[in-house]
Amino acid sequence: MLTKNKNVLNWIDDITYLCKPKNVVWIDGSKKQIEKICLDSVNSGEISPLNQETLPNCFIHRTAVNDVARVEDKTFICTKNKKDAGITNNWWKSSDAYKKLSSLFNGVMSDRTLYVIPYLMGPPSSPFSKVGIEITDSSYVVLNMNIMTRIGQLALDNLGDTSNDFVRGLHSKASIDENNRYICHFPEENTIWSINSGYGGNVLLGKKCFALRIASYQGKLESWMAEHMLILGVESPDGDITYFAAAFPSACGKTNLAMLIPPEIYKNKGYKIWCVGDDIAWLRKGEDGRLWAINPENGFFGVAPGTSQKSNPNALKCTKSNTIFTNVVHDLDNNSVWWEGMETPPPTNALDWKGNPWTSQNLEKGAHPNSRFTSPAYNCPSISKEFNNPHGVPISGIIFGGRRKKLAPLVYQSYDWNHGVFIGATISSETTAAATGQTGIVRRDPMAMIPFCGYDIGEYFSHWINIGDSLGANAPKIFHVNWFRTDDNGNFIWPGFGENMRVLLWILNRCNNPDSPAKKTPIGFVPNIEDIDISGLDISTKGLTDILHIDKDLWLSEISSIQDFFLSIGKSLPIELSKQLEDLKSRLEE
Ligand code: GTP
Ligand code: SPV
Ligand code: MN
Repeated sequence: MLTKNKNVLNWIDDITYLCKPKNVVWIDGSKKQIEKICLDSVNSGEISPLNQETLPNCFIHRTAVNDVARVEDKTFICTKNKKDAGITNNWWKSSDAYKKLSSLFNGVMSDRTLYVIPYLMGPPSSPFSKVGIEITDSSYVVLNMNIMTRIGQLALDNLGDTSNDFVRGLHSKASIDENNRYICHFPEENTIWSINSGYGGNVLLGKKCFALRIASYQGKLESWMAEHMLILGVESPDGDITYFAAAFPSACGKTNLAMLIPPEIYKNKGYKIWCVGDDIAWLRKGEDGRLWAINPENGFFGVAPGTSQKSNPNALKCTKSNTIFTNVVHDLDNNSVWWEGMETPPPTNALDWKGNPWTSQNLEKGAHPNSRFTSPAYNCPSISKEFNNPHGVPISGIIFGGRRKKLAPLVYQSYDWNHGVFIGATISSETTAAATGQTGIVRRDPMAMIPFCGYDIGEYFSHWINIGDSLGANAPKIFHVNWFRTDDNGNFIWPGFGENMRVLLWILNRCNNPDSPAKKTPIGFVPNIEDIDISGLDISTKGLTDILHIDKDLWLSEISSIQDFFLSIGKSLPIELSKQLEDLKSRLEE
């Protein structure tokens, strides 16, 4: 027992009574205890140690074949009244959900250890930070939570002896039965119950479940924001650092942008990028009236495939120690890992993500497209000096993005905050392997939060508008980017990755100097061709012209799709956004 807090102890008693575990282990966060759990997990076959000379303290894990991504169709927002979940969430009446899940959790841990993981989201002693406690029967979850969050005694110390302000998370892998897999959120009770999965986003309850679904609801009540955003700082040659937050849907480039290394020409001029976070941002108005942000997490749960020395050398460096790999290729000769998109040749003696013998001759991919690495933030060579700052960093610009073959130009800027909210609210993007279901389908993904907003989406939009009102002239500038425009052969036109620096610099100039060059178009401010430096790049002026072009007919057809989306939201859609749609329409028809 690491606390005297009765709210915590009573809840643990209740859950222990329900799950009937063989024994209970409190996670104190000590190195010694984690080492022991690591050893036990190796002995039970849950994880396997990799080559401890080349990959010290690294392990590989495989999830069940039916359990490799977030399950949006099994994810519920459970409230008393349906309207509080809104049209974008699966709703389940909370009393019914508790009843069903209680029967599934009843006795589920009878032959297992129940781990109690106290954890802190955000830096210690920060006005942003919040405490969660996750109960789980998975040692893999314990080891991942140890990397992704700040666990143990420090979390309970931050909570104190009397507070009831903590999120109660309950997880059991049960029998990984797909048909009884449920990821249930009870925002009205600060509670999350997850059963029959062992995959990251479904079971590391501090991440999407708390830090976005529950926290977005808390943010609405307490006047702050929980967003699916990376945070980065651009250091200029004069040493000034300007911070941005960027929301892209899952597997659309947040980790890559957050860890960007500027191309040589900019590095030589003295530009640097600092990573504060790669997935989640908590934002609130600071005492100076500006918007400030922290990263509530303490590690990265990054997409492995495509991560290479060329695309994202900082992420690759993150994975060289203290890392857990999930569903990648196991190179047996070197006792190392491999995935598609690595520069090194595929191993010849290896197991694929399912654990079957595999070579590159095989038609199927060796690593699952949503295979991941879990690495501590301190491993990142470009981690920001402000990473642990309890006050966070001041945000000058917000960048929305999506994966669109056509339509959205490389970059554009909104006219003002409310127009920016409209741009965020109408993001559409192709689905990816981060969630189960078909990939490549274009869907609306407002603020990249469609799977993560814990309440009515119309009210969420209103919350954004209210935050802008309260920030007034201090509100960050809002942008939209699209790295994923393709040519007639389906190839990406923009080189992306490190070269996205060239787009960031236009954004930086627009934030720091309102007179910096841009062209006014019906959809917002777009760079002139000469405003984006393409020297040394394998892209023609025509290519750049194409990806900056606004196709009015395409945009007019987008209008009708936005209209349908807005109509589906119903009464809670703020009037400001209907007005933005009307204004866009008339600008396009002019
Ligand atoms: P989540 O962790 O699921 O939230 O994903 P994320 O948004 O952090 O995406 P990530 O940076 O891991 O990138 C996902 C995929 O997009 C990877 O396969 C990358 O290689 C690819 N990608 C990222 N940035 C770019 C880019 O600038 N251009 C192109 N063409 N692909 C990119
Ligand atoms: C995402 O899907 O957006 C992720 C991975 O960042 S997960 O933690 O599984 O949600
Ligand atoms: Mn994500």
